[in-house]
Amino acid sequence: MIFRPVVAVAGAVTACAAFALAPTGAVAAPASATPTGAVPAAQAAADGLRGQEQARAASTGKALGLGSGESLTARSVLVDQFGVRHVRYERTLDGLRVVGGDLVAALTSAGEVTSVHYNRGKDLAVARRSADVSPGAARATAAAATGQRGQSATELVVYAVEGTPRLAWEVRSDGIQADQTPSRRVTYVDAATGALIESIEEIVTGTGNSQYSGTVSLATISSGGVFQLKDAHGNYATDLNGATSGTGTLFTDADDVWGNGSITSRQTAGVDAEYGAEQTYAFYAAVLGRAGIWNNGTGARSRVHYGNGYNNAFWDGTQMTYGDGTGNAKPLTSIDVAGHEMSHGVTSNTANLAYRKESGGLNEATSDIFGTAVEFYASNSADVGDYFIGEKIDLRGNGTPLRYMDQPSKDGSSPNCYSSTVGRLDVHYSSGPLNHWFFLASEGSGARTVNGVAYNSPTCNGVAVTGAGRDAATKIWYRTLTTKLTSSSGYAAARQGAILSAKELYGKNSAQCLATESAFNAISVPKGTQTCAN
Ligand SMILES: [Ca+2]
Ligand SMILES: [Ca+2]
Ligand SMILES: [Zn+2]
Repeated sequence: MIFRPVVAVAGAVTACAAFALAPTGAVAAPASATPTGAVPAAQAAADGLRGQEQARAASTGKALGLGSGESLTARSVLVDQFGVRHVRYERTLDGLRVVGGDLVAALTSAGEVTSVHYNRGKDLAVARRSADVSPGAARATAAAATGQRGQSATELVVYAVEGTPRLAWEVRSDGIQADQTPSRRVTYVDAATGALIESIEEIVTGTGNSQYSGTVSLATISSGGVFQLKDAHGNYATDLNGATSGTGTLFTDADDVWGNGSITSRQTAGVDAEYGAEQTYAFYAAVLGRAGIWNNGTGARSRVHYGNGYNNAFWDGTQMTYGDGTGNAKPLTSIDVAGHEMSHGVTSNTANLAYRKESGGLNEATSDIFGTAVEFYASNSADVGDYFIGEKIDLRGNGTPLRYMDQPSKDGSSPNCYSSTVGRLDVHYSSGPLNHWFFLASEGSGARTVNGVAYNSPTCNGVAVTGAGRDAATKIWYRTLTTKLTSSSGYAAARQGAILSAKELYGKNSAQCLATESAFNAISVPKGTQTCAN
């Protein structure tokens, strides 16, 4: 979580919103009378309607006069203000998927068809059901056309997008575009002649009008004439629309321009969350060589518009979730919070630091450290990199950040210095010393300005610290997390692991190790057996 929850939220959230507010924090409790019950009900009703229409799809097909061998799959049902059901269908022909064969029919609740609109036309006059061209030959044609070797699937379909409907091989392939954007192509090859019909790039670049990061580029997916707020790794954003359960509805859009920079567009929070997830994924890949939360190339879901006035964000073991904040005015979707939540996923899949006592503080600080590193990595002029957490979301309502890494005590609750009692604090406060360590190891102690932001970082031992740069501190902490720490590790293990990691990465007595060691001295973690010299 991004901070200490003031009000317990129903439902098991194992780890972790991005904050704890000070106990005195004047945060309004979530309104008790939320409209959330209506949304799952609406979802269930929609699913029920789709099921009803699927159950009578065969008779609807007959009523439409579709050819024998054609089957309808109900994709969605929209009931209009006149009670008319507008049902969208996909078609198959003798089991072959008809690409471009979709239609929308208007039905009464009794099932009488009152109108129909076909995507390309009603008739699918395809005489043959078998291909003259082998799938291997189709793949070779696709590879020659796209330059891509990583082909994932080949399926015989009826191609009815344009021209005369005909049999075609649909070849899916993955690769990298010239500008390094991932590529996912779908290529159609005529199954009778072997001729290339068309090849479509599905990974496109959308424009997002975010709430906190200005206008941003987003990797999106173009599919079936609609854009999805989803990238090639599978990082995607869904709208919970006030619900507190379920996966939400994937954001889609007609023109690939998303949100309007304000909460008046439901998409805006999705833009910030997706931008945060895509940047976090890119940060881990580029800086730390890690392929996502699970290090397997798989992205994650970000759910936005959770609950009503929910003033937190969390990782629940599988996904990120964001509330809309007090008054539903400030979604908790700034990039440092997104990086924080996604990094909880990384922690739970590596050291798995228990969310209690000192290990819980290290867990929280890890999310603050990498959330901050992501914010710097994104290099966004609307939200410049800083060593504060939550400076954009105004959780306290007075414009101040939630946490300060240069001097954690500025939040009124977090200690600057380690002590043997730090583990008694809420994990969002016991994180303070390690956040302080990260600032000192990166930038050093005393007054300074970074990216136009002023800091003044004290030391607990009165000895000045020279920083070794944020990049080194980030890599040292990641190595510590992923190769040294375990579930009950506390500050002593953090110090031992970080010094050893620094030596492994940069060598004995390297400037990076000395910064690491002196910063641990400066936050009062007692010396262990590891030193930069040994
Ligand atoms: Ca910032
Ligand atoms: Ca920040
Ligand atoms: Zn957290």
